Amino acid sequence: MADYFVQNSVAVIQLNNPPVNSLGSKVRTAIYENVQKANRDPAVKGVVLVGKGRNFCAGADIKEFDGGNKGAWITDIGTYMDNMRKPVVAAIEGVALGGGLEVAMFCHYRIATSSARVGQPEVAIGLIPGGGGTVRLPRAVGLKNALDIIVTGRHVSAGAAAKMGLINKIVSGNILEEGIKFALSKAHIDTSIVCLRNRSVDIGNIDQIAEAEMARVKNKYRGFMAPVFCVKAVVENCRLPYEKAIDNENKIFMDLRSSNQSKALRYAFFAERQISRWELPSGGNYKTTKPMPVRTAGVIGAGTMGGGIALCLITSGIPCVLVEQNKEFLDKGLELMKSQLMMTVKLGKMTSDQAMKCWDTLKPSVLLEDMKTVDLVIEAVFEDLKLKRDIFEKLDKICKPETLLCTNTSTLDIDSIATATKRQDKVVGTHFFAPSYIMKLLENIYGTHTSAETVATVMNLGKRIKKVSVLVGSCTGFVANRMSGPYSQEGTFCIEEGSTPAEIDRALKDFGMAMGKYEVQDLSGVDVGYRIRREAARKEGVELTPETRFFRGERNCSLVERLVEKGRLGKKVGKGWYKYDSPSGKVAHVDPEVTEIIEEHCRALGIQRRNIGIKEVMERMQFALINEGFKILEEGKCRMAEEIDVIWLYGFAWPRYMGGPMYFASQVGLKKIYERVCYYHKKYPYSYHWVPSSLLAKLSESGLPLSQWGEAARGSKL
Ligand code: 3H9
Repeated sequence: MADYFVQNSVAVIQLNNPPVNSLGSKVRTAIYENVQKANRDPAVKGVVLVGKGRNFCAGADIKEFDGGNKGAWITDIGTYMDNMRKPVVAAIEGVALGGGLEVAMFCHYRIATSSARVGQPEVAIGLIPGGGGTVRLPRAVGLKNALDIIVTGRHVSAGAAAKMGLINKIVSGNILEEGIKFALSKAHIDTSIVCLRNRSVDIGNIDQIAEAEMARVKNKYRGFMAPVFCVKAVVENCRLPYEKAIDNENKIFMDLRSSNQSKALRYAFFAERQISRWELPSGGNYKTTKPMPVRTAGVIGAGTMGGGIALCLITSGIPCVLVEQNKEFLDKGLELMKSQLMMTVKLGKMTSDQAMKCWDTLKPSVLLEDMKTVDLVIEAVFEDLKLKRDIFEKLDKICKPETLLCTNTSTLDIDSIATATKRQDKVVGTHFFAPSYIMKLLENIYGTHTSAETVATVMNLGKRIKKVSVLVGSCTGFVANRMSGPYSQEGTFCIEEGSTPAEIDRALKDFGMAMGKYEVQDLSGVDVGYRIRREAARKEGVELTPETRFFRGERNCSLVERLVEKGRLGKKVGKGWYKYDSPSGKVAHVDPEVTEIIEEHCRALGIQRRNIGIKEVMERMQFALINEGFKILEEGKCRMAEEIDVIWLYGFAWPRYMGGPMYFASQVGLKKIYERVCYYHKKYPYSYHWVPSSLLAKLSESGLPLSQWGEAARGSKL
C-alpha cells in the first residue's frame, strides 16, 4: 500500500496502490505509520512522499465511500506532519487530486514535473474537499484562486500551480531523485515557517467575493448542491481558527457524502468508466481486440452534422477529406465550420495558429473518389436508406479494402446499409448528436456482421476525438432515439389531454434537465421527426394528417402534424411550440395561438381535455422511457444499465445528480414503476410503449441491484 525505504538519509514513502494510488484506508494507515517511523529514526534527515507508477495520488478511494471510515483519517496525518521538524516533500508526477493534493499540502514542500496536474475535483462527485482542502488551499493560493479550483474541480497544470505558490519547484529529472535532493536542501530550515497550517489568508473583501461567487454558482450549476457547499465551506473556513475550520469541513463533507446527489454522481463516475469495457455478442471485447490505425479519415456531407464531425477529426489531429455533392453546398458547409473553429479560438480553447494548422489538414472535395486513400469514412448525409445504400456501394468500390465504412444514421438498421457492400464486417454505425462538434456522446452501433476489430477502432476513435463512446446493438432508433420516442409521445399526449408545453418544460427543468422537451424540439425543428414519420408512412401507402389518430394500429401523435401544417416549424422560423422575437431570439414566449391550435385539434378529434396534474405528466414521460430502457436490455441491445444512463447523461442532458434514467428507476423502485406501467398499459392499450417489459416485471420481484440488471437480462441471475 505504501513502500518505505531510506536513501541518502531521506525516508521515502512510496504510495503503491495501482492503478492511481487512491487513498484507501490501508494506504492512509501506511502513510501515517511510515511518517511516524521516519520521524522516530535519528538517521533520517527528511521525508519524501512519492507515487509508484504514473501518478502521485488520485485522492480518496471513491469505492470506499459507501462504507464507513476505517483506518487513519487523513487530517490526523496532516496534524502529525505539521508538528514534524524534519522537512517532508511531496514529489508529484502525474496527478495529485482531491485527497492526493490534500496530502501534498500536509507536506512542507511540493515539487512537481512540468506535466503534472493538481486539483480538488471532489465537486464532480457531489462533495467538498474533506481532507483539509478547503482550509489549506486558500492559505496556499489565496481565497479567489482556491474558490475557483474547488468550485470548478478543474485540473491545474504544475506551471500554473507554481505561479500561484502551490508548487515550490518544477523539476525535470527523475522525480524521486529530485525529491531526495530537495529534502536534503531544506534539512536545516525551520518547518514551522513553511507549514501551510501556520499561514493566514487575506480575507480583505471576503463578503463581496462570497456574495458574488454564491450568486454565480447558483446560476451556473442550477440544481447541484456541492458547488454551493464548496463556496460556503471555503468562505466559512477562512474565518475560523484552523481546528474549528477542519471540524466544519468534516461535517459538511460527511453530510454530502451520504446525500443522494453524491451517490448518483459517484455512480455516474464509475458508469462512464464501465462503458468502455465493451463486448460483442458474437465474440471479441475491449481486452482481446486491437483497434486498426486511423491515420486519415473522410466525411461525406458538409451539412451541420458532417461539418461538425470533420471539425472533431481535424482538431484531434486526424487529417480529413470532406466530400459534398457540389461546390455550393461545400462552400456553405466550410463557411459554417470556419465560424465554429473561430469560436473555439475565441473561447480560448486553442490558439489561432493551432486553428490554422488544423484547417490545413482538411481537404474539401466534390469527388467521392478522393476517399480512396483514407482509413475510415463517416457518411453523414440525409436520413434516406436508398441514398445511403447508394453511397456505401460506391465507397465499397473506391476505398481501400481495409477502410472502415461508418454511417451517422440516427435510426436506420445497420445491416440494411451494410448489405450494399462486400465488407459487412467493416460497416458500423457512428451516431453523433447535434451539434456534432460540441455534443460529447457517440453512439456506436454494431450490425450482425460488424467485426470486433471494427468496433475496437470506432471506440478508440471516439476516445481520440474526445467523445464519450457507448456501444449498442442495432434496432430502430438505437438506444437514444428509441427511448426518446415514448418520452416525447407521452409528453405530447399529455398536452392533448390537458397539459401545456410550458408547464411540461418547467417541470422537466425543475427535475434538472438542461432544457425543456419543447424548447429542444423548437431548436432542432418541429418538422424533423414529422418528416421521417410521414416518409415512413408514405412508403406503407398511408398519408399522415392531423386527423390520423392511429398509425400501424398504434395511437398517433398527430398534434405535431397540426403544428407543422400551421407553419410552426420551430425556432428557425420564429415560431413552434413557443414564439420567438426572431429566429435567433433567445427567449421562448408562450403563444396563445398554440393554445388555440391545441384546443382546435382536440375539438376536431373529440379529445376531452381535463385537469391533468404535472405529477402524472412526469410519471408518464419518465416511466415510458424507463420501460423502453428495460426492453433494450431485455433484447440485448445494451449490455448494462450504465450504458443507457451514460447515453442519457450526454445525449439528452439528463441531470447528472440523478444518475440517469435507469439509476433513477433504481431509486424510485422497480415494483412501483412496473405497477404504474401496467396501469397505463391498461388505460392506453393503443400505445405500444406501455406494453410492460418482461425484464422489468422479473426484476421488480427480484430486488437485484442495478449493477446486475445486464446479467439478469442475459439470463444468469433470474
Ligand atoms: C477525495 O479525494 C476526498 C478527499 O477530499 C477527502 C478524503 C481523503 N477512487 O479515469 P481512469 C479508477 S474524493 C477509486 O480510467 P485516466 C477508475 O475507476 C476523490 N478509483 O484513468 C479506473 O478503474 P477501472 C477525488 C479510482 O488515466 C482507474 O482508476 N479524486 C479513483 O483517464 C483508471 O481511471 C477524484 O475525483 C478514485 N479516486 O484518469 C479523481 N480514480 O480501470 C477521480 C480513478 O477499474 N479520478 N479510479 O475502470 C480521475 O479523475 C481520473 O481517474 C484520473 C485518471 C485523472 C485520476
